[in-house]
Amino acid sequence: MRIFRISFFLLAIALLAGLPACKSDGSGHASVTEEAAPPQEKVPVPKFGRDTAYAFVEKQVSFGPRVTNTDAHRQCKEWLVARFRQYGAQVIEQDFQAKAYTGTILNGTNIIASYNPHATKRVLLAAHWDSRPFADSPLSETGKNEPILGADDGGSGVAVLLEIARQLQAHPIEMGVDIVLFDAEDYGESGGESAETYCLGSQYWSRNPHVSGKQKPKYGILLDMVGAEGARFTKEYYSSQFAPRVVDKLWKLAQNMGYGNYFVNDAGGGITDDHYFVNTIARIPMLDIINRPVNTQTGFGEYWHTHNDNMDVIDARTLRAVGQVLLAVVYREANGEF
Ligand code: AHN
Ligand code: ZN
Repeated sequence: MRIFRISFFLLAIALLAGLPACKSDGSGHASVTEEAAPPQEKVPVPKFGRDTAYAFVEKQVSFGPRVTNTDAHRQCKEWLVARFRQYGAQVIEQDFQAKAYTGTILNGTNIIASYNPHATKRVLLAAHWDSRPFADSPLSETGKNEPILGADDGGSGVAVLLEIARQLQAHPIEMGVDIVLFDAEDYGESGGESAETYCLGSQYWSRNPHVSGKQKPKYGILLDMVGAEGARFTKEYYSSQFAPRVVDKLWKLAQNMGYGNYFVNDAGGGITDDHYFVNTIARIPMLDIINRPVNTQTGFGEYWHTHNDNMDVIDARTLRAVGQVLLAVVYREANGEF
């Protein structure tokens, strides 16, 4: 009886010692819970506010055409910077000078809004915030030398990114997010020989990125003309060349979310857009979400580079489709699930 009791006692001690709760590292201190990184909290994907995004397009358009070197452009910049600060981002105004193909010296500003600026795991989200100084589409009939409002061509991508900034403040994540609004994208020569007359701000940023080394973003997503009713986002050629895996995952995710009408599986031709320079100069894999309707003369919307690029072409449902997919990418990536 006595023997039984002692051995039962020893067995109980052995079992307790074998419990995995606090393994010893030999120093006499429990080490497992102390040394492990704090568990990263999983944050659910927030709901994209399509009406807020729509109002952000309206606000930009209310300044008038945001052509680099104009007062409307400066006023819009002040508003954008203030909004990003209000939404808790660390904001850098990256001023630069660039010579337009006309010879004019452009005083441009790339607006950079960063979340978790010290995080080493980062993604880049971008759009251009300037609008075109002329309505030079072959489909344009009046005021060909007048600047355009650019509700879709400029305004829509910025609006989606502002709403994402608002959500990042309301639902914080640990991953780094760099939102970059490029300037002087659309000051290029129409039908010009050299595509390098476009995308002056992104060319500057790509040579002078605000993040590098360990903080270099894993990949980037560019938004250009993401607000028109019934938009069709094809897999743009350079995106598929430089960022094939992100293209594949993003389009699949969009389709699984029910946005397959917008995110179609068709291959699209290459567009010399801001992402081209981020890919080739900064060497960050970046894709472009850009509206490519079927059977139009220009390959873009009929309103493109005309004075019809105003609020009438903007549909909050398209803004939501793009914004909700982007939020899903960002929050899934933060949770290690993209
Ligand atoms: C070219 O057509 C060469 N680039 C178009 C880029 C662009 C202009 N995106 C919006 N406006
Ligand atoms: Zn344009």
